[in-house]
Amino acid sequence: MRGKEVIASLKEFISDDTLIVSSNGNVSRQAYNFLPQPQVYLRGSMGLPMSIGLGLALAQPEKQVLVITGDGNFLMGLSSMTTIGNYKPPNLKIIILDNAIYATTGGQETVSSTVDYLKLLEGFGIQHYGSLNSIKSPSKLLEAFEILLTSKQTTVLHINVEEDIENLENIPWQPKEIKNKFMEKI
Ligand SMILES: Cc1ncc(C[n+]2csc(CCOP(=O)(O)OP(=O)(O)O)c2C)c(N)n1
Ligand SMILES: [Mg+2]
Repeated sequence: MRGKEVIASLKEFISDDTLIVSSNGNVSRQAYNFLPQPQVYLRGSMGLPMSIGLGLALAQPEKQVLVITGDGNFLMGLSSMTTIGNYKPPNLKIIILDNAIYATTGGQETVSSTVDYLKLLEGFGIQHYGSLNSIKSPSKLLEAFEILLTSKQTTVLHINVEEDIENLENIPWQPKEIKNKFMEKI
């Protein structure tokens, strides 16, 4: 499965009460192109989607906050997971799209293949689902979304995805416009 297919199939699970934060580069472009707008599309701030998601989840406890992050972003912002493990807002859900590369900048390898995500998240006391390439079919994927989005605690879904270096249409809004549109929505 490709990252964009994963994001596109999330659509039916997204309601007006779902706030999405997507990591910079391809992931935000995919979120912009395939999911309801507007959301928090990071256009820089590499490594920060989980921190921003945590802040949103704490500030908006009635809403579901979904962070969609590439592996490079997740590993760069790993220390934020210690804080998330401490607060564990029940409305915070994180999807890691792990293609083991920095697809956005040309496909350089990340160190993702040497990381044991399950053990890592266990160490932070965070519930996790997926990983070890267990999600290989569209039906498994939908099952995983269901578990993730109905979970009553902070949960992380780690998905191995294929390399995907196709560039989609970029987000036409500057960060300030993105912020303003999102603030109007919430
Ligand atoms: C601090 C910083 N370093 C590098 C970059 C350049 N950069 C933008 S997106 C990206 C790759 C992100 O990788 P990942 O989160 O795995 O997403 P993918 O591109 O694989 O979808 C990089 C290196 C940046 N924007 N900021
Ligand atoms: Mg990646």
